Amino acid sequence: MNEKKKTEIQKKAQDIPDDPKKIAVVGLMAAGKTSLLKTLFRQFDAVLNITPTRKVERSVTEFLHHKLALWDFGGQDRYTLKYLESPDLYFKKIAQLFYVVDCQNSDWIEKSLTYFKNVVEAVKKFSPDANITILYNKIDPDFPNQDIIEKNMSQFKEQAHKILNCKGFGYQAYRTSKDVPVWVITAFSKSMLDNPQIFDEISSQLGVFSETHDLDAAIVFTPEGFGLGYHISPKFNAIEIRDLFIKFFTKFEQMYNIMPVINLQFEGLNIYSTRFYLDEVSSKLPLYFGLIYKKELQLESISTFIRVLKQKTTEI
Ligand SMILES: Nc1nc2c(ncn2[C@@H]2O[C@H](COP(=O)(O)OP(=O)(O)OP(=O)(O)O)[C@@H](O)[C@H]2O)c(=O)[nH]1
Ligand SMILES: [Mg+2]
Repeated sequence: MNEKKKTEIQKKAQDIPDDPKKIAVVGLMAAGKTSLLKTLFRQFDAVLNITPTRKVERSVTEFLHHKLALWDFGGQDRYTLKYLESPDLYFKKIAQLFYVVDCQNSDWIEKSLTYFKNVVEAVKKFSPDANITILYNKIDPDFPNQDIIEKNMSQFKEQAHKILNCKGFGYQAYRTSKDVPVWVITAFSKSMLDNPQIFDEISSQLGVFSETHDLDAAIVFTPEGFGLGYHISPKFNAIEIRDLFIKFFTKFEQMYNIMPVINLQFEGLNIYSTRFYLDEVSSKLPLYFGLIYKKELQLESISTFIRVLKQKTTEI
């Protein structure tokens, strides 16, 4: 790498203060990193027209109290070699590493483990306090040979556990697929929460509320794309879940800026969404409570439930 280029990258790395938190999404080529990020940010059209990432694509977003700098590391060999050649430039000041594994590609599990080991070593050296999450990706619910997925996943898991243990890192791990947005939201959001259990607690409260009111789905989410919990009726399969959420979020994106409460029919769905604030006093940190339902909604019970949610979300 020439000196000018190196100085340029160094400058970019230095530009990142502790806040925003640097989030690195790393993995081999075609593991599905960019698709996961587009799914998280509800850019469903972009998921359909994905192209390989050139070098590192940086963007900024927010999750609750934190500004985030997202680094989507292109995974083609020519880039991965470059990152490992100058690890100080790429792996410095990482707050959260997401390592993405393509669980459908049996031929690349070993190769991915080698890259993972090198990345973990670089992170240990340049970001020793980083949190690490492994995303076992492409676990499509309709993939015909689930045994292959399970085999690849356990092969990776066994070695990855040893690699992380040996470096003294704890970690989280999630199953993901671009076809199931709520899995993607869960994986990214829980990894970023100081108290990930709160996500499960809110999900369980949403479950009780949904069952009592015969709702198809209920979710608490941020305008940026993260979530704080969800429940979906078990009668839906993954593809139906994806379609429900694409419709829901499409309408939400069109309307949330003009209307704090959305309650209408859209493409055969009844949807409802309302805003409340995590920081009620100063009306900061907006959160949305979204519902998909068939029968009539009892608005009264919603306002009671929002009080419960407000209470719970203050524990975040
Ligand atoms: N079946 C399936 N395919 C996926 C999934 N996620 C991504 N893909 C496909 O995998 C290919 C690569 O996806 P990308 O998101 O570009 O992968 P990437 O890891 O960003 O690749 P690079 O930018 O080259 O490092 C595309 O054809 C996607 O449609 C998934 O969950 N399931
Ligand atoms: Mg990419």
